[in-house]
Amino acid sequence: MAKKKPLVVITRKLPDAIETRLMELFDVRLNVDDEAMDEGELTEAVKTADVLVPTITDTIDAKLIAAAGKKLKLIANYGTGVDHIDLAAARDRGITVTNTPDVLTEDTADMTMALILAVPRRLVEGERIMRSGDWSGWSPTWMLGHRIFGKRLGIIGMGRIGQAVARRARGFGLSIHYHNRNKVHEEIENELEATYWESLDQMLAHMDFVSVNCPHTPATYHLLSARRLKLLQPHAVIVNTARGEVIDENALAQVLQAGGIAGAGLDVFEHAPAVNPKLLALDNVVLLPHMGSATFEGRGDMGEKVVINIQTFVDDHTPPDRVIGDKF
Ligand code: 8YV
Repeated sequence: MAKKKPLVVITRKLPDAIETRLMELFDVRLNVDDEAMDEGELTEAVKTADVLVPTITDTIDAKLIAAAGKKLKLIANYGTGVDHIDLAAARDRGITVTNTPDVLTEDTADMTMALILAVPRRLVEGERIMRSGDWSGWSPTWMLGHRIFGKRLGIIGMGRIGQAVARRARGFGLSIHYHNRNKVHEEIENELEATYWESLDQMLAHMDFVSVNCPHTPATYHLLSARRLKLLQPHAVIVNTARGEVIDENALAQVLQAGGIAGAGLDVFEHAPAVNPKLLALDNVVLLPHMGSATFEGRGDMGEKVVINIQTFVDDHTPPDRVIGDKF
């Protein structure tokens, strides 16, 4: 007799090709409206599913995991960051968690570089002026920004994305500095001519640009605290394409307002989708709606990873992108 197909519940609309493939392989419940599920809908999903495919917009906390049915054995996250999932609670319940690393590295690094360029060179301010019809013509002293070439970039978190940012930044003439839990391999340090700063405080005080590229964990929550933000130089620019929670957003808004730093480029927010209103009022801040990995190619590749992680799990093999899971 044919094996019963597992029920896979997908919490958001995924690319068409991915949904089609998932439907070929499994019994699938889609979210065609693409409205983020509320707590009640998520509870219903974990009660009935064999596999849950959530995204960053779903909070998979201990309460939700406690409500899960016996059948739920895999959470195949559509995304790399798993800070919205209570991993300890999942582990306790014997639930495997997978993610989608690597395939969004280059896209996220592109977006980081775009922000590193956009803030000091005032790209968005210039664009706004063009659209307002207020441009009266060129002037030697108008709309001046700051040079990128020859400056120092401090990368917080020298993992895959941090390194991809460093490679791009070198092409723009930036010198690479980084703070990480551990020094990266000597070969990578040499390739990037990167300087390791064991002390984040020290690094911050010496940088022109700072890019946040570390995951959000209990150890990195508000890593850029009010105290640390004050260590930055007044001409410094911060870029964050990782997670909003790594920066104390309120403190950042205050430091920006007070001229303690020159600007910020933010793709992520501490209380997304809410944005601190103080940030909205500032011209020297570029705000993006978490677009770092938003390419057709990347979102397709993320979906492929979800398919492969589920299929290997169902076939009793180790899913390639296992974050936790003791079954194997
Ligand atoms: C995704 C991200 O868009 O993968 C991640 O961790 O931050 C993204 O760029 C999002 O997480 C999808 O769930």
